[in-house]
Amino acid sequence: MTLPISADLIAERNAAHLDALEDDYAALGRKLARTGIDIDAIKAKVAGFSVAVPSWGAGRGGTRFAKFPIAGEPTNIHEKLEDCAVIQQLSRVTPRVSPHFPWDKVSDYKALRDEAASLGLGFDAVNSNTFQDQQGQAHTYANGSLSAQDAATRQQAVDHNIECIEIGQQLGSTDLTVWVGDGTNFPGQQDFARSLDRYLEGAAQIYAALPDDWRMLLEHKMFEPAFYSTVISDWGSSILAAQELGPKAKCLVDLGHHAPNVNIEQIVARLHRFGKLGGFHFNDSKYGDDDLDSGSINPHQLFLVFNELIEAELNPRDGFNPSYMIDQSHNVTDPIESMLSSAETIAQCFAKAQLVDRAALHGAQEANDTMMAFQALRRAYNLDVAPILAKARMEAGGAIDVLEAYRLSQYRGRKAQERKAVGLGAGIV
Ligand code: AFD
Ligand code: MN
Ligand code: MN
Repeated sequence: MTLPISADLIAERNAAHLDALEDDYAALGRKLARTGIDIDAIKAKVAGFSVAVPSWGAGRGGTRFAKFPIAGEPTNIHEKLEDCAVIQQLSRVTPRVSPHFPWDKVSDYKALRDEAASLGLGFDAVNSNTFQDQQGQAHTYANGSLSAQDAATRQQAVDHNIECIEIGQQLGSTDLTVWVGDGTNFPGQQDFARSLDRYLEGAAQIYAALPDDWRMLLEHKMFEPAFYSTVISDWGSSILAAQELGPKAKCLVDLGHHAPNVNIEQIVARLHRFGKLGGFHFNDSKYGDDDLDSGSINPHQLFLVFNELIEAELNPRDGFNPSYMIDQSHNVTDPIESMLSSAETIAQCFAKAQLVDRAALHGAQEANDTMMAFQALRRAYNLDVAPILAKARMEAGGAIDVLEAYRLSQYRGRKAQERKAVGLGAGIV
């Protein structure tokens, strides 16, 4: 395996931070021990946690107004994999990459899988793209894809999704994530019921092509690119579609795809209750689908989401296997730095949720002791779990201070010399 960052640099920086880390870890360990929690057991759970990164997140994102590329940005899947390998090498929490097609198309997927493995990476869910036209494409998606009026357009969208499954099989994926931009901008533009019928018919054809051990993750989104109505707009539409399609269809919750202030943690509990919780796209938002860095605006919500996930795991009903992925648009930062920071925030919320005194929480709930139920969550949320994460990371070969190691490596500067420049332009990715 040839990893992009010098192992000597990581070791040297870790040595410089080790005494302080051991000190902080021991202090936190004593504090947790007073409430009967074994810090090493929590560290082991953190070491087993992972979240995928999106191939498209390795590039600078954009808005519909502009995109501002940075020097050394990746321009193809090979370069994106290399950047994702940096994130994994330093953080040890992002071992899988979620590819998007046709953006990440290559001629030899077996070779791509080997290339990823040589960088310490595997592949996560494959994502289809029927929200954008490609060069030479026979039918436009301007009026929708799976829900389009035109049968040939719908067939093209179905075929593309089936092709994504075939590619994913070669890459070792077992999930297909389907997000469509289908919807309308004007009242009256389409019949709500009939457009959903068409979507369901096309989705059923994709579902029928799923291998036995695969899942189809339906990603809902309230608005954008359609601004009046969206075909799979909310978790209600998503779960209805997933129930109609069958047991391999699950719902994927992108944190940014809801109306402001929606109680997303409750949606998590609802989807799990009906066996339809398929996965997450982590990001944060203040106004809409802002795709800001995870936990940068509302880390408490992220903690509450993980609290529900742990409750779900303790009470798995029909199973518990949600897939976790970062889905952010990095418009003003180095994408590697944003994903390093986000992966840490996501793992922190996971760790804090592990520290909730479940017996105290459930006892308070049963006694209708509202304040103590809330305090059970509050106590865990207020803990600084950074030493647990840093120690788990270091033991797995990662960096104690990921951003410091990344900056000292001068990776981006080196890539700026090697890689061709990305063109200007607008575009949400
Ligand atoms: C969209 C969705 C979805 C999709 C991505 C494409 O969040 O996950 O694959 O952006 O860039 O808003
Ligand atoms: Mn998403
Ligand atoms: Mn989105």
